[in-house]
Amino acid sequence: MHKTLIYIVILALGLVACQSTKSKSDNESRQQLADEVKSEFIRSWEGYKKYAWGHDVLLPVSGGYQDWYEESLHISPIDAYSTMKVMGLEDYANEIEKYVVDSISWDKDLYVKTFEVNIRILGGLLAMYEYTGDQMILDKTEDFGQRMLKAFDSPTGMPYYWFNLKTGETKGEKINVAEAASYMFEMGILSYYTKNPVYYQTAKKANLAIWERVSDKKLVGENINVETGEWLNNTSHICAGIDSYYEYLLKSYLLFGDKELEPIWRQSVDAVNTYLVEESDTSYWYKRVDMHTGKKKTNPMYNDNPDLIEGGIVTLYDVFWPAVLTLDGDFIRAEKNQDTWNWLWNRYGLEPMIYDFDAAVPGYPAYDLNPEIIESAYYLYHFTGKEKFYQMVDQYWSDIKKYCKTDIAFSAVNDVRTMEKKDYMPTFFFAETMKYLYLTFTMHDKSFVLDDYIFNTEAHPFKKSSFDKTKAKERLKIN
Ligand code: DMJ
Repeated sequence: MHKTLIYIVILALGLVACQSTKSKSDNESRQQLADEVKSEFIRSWEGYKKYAWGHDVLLPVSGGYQDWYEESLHISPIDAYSTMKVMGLEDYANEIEKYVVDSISWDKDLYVKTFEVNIRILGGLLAMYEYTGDQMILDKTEDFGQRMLKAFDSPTGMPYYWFNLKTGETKGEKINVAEAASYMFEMGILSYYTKNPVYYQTAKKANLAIWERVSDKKLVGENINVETGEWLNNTSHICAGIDSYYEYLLKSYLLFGDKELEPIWRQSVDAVNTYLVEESDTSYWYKRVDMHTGKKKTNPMYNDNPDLIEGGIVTLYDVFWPAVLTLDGDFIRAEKNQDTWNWLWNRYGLEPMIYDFDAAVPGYPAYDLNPEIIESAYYLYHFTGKEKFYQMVDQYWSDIKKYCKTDIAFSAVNDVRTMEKKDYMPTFFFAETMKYLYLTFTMHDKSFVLDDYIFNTEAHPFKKSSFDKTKAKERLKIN
């Protein structure tokens, strides 16, 4: 009996020692991956500085650059900044802070896309202020926010697609739901920092304009006219074109505690899960349905390709959804949807931008270095602790290195069936893709704990503790 006890104790000690060596070596290999992501970020950033400094985008194959409009808006540095802070790259980050304060003026006679500049420029600048507390950065941010307000000057309160930074003129009355109502998060933060409720109130009005027009089934359509408030089509989905509308209902509620948003989010997510899910033994997709009937769309998606039926079309942007579900505590649906997207990634080695899950063929085969599948695996790994999600991210990084790495940085791919490179590196590669990879590989060291932050849709992080709910009520004028 005595001997048996000693034997058990020795065995247990052996197991503990073995476990701790294993987790030590696990942590070492994770750290190596994190270091690798960081050094690839630095290499790509140096590539941007060498070939594209001062411009919006680096062309990572030819070593050229591109601007979104006639003049640069410096989107790459603004988007890259918060990833530098997360990675502890202080010198690079300081350089961008200085650049923003000394060299950037928003007084440009340029029409810019309201949605895109909100998530990248306003979101990026707000994160810069969140990190620095520097009043000069807040001034630059508020100057941008003031100009953006003009975009919302429509009969419904939803913004025009374009606004002119200098003159405040607007154009483009036809927009999609994501472009109409994904502003509460950034504009709420701006209201909080400046103690001026006008930003949040303006953004919320646009959201309520959509909510007033949902169908009896509580579903939205895809496109809407901001002047008449009429739906331009009746397709409901969670793909690009609607995605961040849902994301910001939940995230704005979580960050500011505006109780009016909670039932809107709850009824919306319930409707999506009721009507859009198409489940089989091996897959869990979110399809496209008619907003009034909740029935799968049966018309061709494109006039020139009658074989692709709209109902079964998904886009790689949709895989932001498992992260949002996870944040809402719905791990079961999140895991099933993530597993399905993971299957698609592994079928090609990268994921196609558009995929028809009925015909099982890509609708548009490019991969633009998008982050969503990594983002969702990161959330699921954090919240469930299941190792398989870590393994997914490991795999995605290894495939990105294999197929997208160039001598200068990383490139998008024209076709995931041939892996032919495309001479373009979107700014969200700096902001999102590299950040979510790094955060997954450093999760063990607890230097950045997801529970403490909420990200905007461009992965700019905001500390929950920076936003006091009582103060938010006052500063955002929440009832
Ligand atoms: C990003 O610019 C944002 O996440 C946006 O909401 C949609 N997705 C792209 C990256 O894929």
